[in-house]
Amino acid sequence: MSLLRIACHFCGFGCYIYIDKETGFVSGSGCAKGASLSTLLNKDRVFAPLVRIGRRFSEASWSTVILSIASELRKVLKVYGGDSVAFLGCSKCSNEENYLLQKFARLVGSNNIDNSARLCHAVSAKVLTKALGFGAQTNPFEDLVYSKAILVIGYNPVVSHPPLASLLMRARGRGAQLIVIDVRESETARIADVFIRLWRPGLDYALLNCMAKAIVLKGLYNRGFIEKRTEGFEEFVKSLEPYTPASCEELLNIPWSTIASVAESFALAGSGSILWGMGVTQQLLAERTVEAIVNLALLLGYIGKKGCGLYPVRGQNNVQGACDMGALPEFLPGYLRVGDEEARRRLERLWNSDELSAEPGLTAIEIIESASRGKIRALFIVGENPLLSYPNSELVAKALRNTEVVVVSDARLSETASYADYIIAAATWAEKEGSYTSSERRVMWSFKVFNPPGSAVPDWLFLTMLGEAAGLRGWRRYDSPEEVLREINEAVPIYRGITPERLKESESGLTWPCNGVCNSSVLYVNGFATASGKARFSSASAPAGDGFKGFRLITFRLSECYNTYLCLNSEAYSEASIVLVNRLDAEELGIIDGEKVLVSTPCGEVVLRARVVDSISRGVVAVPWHREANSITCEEPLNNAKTPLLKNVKVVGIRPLKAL
Ligand SMILES: Nc1nc2c(c(=O)[nH]1)N[C@H]1C(S)=C(S)[C@@H](COP(=O)(O)OP(=O)(O)OC[C@H]3O[C@@H](n4cnc5c(=O)[nH]c(N)nc54)[C@H](O)[C@@H]3O)O[C@H]1N2
Ligand SMILES: Nc1nc2c(c(=O)[nH]1)N[C@H]1C(S)=C(S)[C@@H](COP(=O)(O)OP(=O)(O)OC[C@H]3O[C@@H](n4cnc5c(=O)[nH]c(N)nc54)[C@H](O)[C@@H]3O)O[C@H]1N2
Ligand SMILES: [Mo]
Repeated sequence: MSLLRIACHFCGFGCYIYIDKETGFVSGSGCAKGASLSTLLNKDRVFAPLVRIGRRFSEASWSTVILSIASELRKVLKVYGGDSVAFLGCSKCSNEENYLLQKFARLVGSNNIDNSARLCHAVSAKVLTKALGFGAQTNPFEDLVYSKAILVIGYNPVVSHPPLASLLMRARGRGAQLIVIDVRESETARIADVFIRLWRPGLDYALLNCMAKAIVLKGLYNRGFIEKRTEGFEEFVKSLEPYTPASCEELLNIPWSTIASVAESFALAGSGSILWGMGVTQQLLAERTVEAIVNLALLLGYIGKKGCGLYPVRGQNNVQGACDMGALPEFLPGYLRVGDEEARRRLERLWNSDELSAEPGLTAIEIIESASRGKIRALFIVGENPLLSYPNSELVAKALRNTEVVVVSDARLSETASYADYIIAAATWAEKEGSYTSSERRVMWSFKVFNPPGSAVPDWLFLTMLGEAAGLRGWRRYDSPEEVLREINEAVPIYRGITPERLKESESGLTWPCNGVCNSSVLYVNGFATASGKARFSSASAPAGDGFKGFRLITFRLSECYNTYLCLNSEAYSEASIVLVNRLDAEELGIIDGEKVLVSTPCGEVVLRARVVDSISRGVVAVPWHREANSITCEEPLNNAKTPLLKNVKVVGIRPLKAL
């Protein structure tokens, strides 16, 4: 038997999968999604590059396609300049591919590059960078079993990251208390010791501030840690003034005794971890909530040691890596700001390029909005499916129609690809080599097992060819992903020691920051990566309502569907078109379980099948996000991290179809 090690293609937990090269047998996956990986290899594949001719696509040779895209790009650059070109990067492609994509963008003269992190944990990265130094998970997953209390907020790992849910069960088996906060009795809520169901979405920051207040009132905070390792404590305590037991009860509709007892048991546990997900980040006030999460950890000194971690668990298998590599409009590789002159000069020397742009580019939704107004002339989409995954599908369709040159690289004929001018037939997992970075900052090498179908190629090879054909100054030819990783070792300080040779040998992967030796997997053991070496409390803002009295829509994930491109069977596929309605609300609205209802928001309407349940709060309806959900979400407003509101959408109507 010759087993090859592959990084799983799905979530950010980062499982290694093993494939027998001779038989193709897959082993080692930690969940049903992983076990079904091989179905992806055959599903709706694109076998050769396609060029649009009128309303149809026609197969073409690689040289024709590359030369044709390069010549269209040169024309656009000549007339409209680098700012008119935009890129959506790929959180399931390798680090090498994302590095090359952002290098391509920057050599074209554009910082308009973003990836799906924008719709995911962008706000977590923003707050963690500001408060602690690095925008990433602080501890390894395995550390969870050493936590004595675990707080899970707006996150459903039983569905999203099943191997992590197993760790939660192990921690519970060792006596840890599991506290879950959600607006819906999720699968994870069902395994919790304490479940707090919020009466409406978006109240998490208030609950966390109320818990902090209870800890302060009881004097349960960690004085030694606060004095030695933090800044801003006094201001923080002062900012908690509006959070009194009475105001907390009124705001949250939860008795103060409950809030205080949850806070107290979390504080007295001695070691605690906090995990959060999309229920936190895809909200207008998400920044406040993540700040409140960090404040709570600092208050108790639950950071920089075993069993005390902050876990914004990353969604896609390489979304961490796509960000590390600088597929972001404000950051060069390694989170060096585009405005940082010294960082730009270093890269210009390494790349032997012209001057790089110092202006931050457009974020993902801004790119779509700008394209919808005809301001983006060429759009490169690598391994994303914005037509289904971005808010307001109608706007996305308009953006794709209004852009002169749309290039989509995908392994299959995605909904977005059907709007492209050029479709790049991409190799996918197990058909290419490269490195991937999991949520715990662990970089893994993935080996090649199969040849791509037809004439499909890995994205790194496509980008190498395109960069050469476009004649970009500073571009060079790359003959292998290893060669790209060697350049990454030079360009990205936190990846300096993660060389191809070491990575290929390492059975478990290498964790960044790795500047020579990489052996510290818990961040901030000795100091924070901020200018002062201390962590910073953020001030709490006073509670604020939006005055909206109607229904609110949230979206969520199903265990048997993965993002927009996989449902494991037809039942799961049809389950993706339901809307959960609370039983009492259904009675009032005259909605019967199983019937079709029309849900409308300011941005669109959609017909879904009603599922009448007790598990969701009144006034809240929930739709799985995998299919039609984004035909009714909106592109504005964006929160402080430029993430759209993919949860907590204002609903203007929900009624049975027969009543129309
Ligand atoms: N099976 C499966 N696994 C996946 C994915 C998939 O599509 N399918 N996608 C992957 C990706 S890209 C990601 S980012 C992760 C995401 O994983 P999760 O973060 O778990 O994703 P969601 O199910 O969207 O949202 C989590 C929870 O937030 C709750 N929620 C909604 N609004 C609020 C609120 O205001 N407050 C609180 N406290 N809770 C709220 C929802 O009810 C839901 O239970 O999963 C990854 N893993
Ligand atoms: N309403 C609502 N919307 C959401 C969310 C939500 O909770 N609610 N969640 C958001 C989140 S957290 C995320 S991460 C985004 C995800 O948004 P996207 O990344 O746009 O969504 P995916 O469905 O993962 O799209 C991936 C595309 O890449 C293709 N692909 C797969 N493998 C490869 C490969 O190896 N190479 C190439 N070139 N292509 C490949 C797939 O076929 C698919 O078409 O969606 C966001 N949208
Ligand atoms: Mo995600």
